[in-house]
Amino acid sequence: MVARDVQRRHDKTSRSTTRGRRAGRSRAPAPAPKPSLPTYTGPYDPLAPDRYWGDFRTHADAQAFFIAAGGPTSDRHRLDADHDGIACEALR
Ligand SMILES: [Ca+2]
Repeated sequence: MVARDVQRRHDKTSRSTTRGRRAGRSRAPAPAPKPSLPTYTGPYDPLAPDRYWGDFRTHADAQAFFIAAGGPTSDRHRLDADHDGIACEALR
């Protein structure tokens, strides 16, 4: 009877210790956040009629709009005349 109680206590202790170790081991480090492209939230619709660099207050706004409108592969607003992927250099 006493030996059985000792054995139960031992089993209980071992299980909880194992569980604690497993829980600690199963936690993978959080993945690093991926860098995101600037999101355009300005007043113009990137898919609407033509815009030019003077329509934007900052280079960041112009660049985000440029990306939202398709970026360097389409450049539908002709904001990147030298095709280097950077829109409206005049605003920098
Ligand atoms: Ca450019």
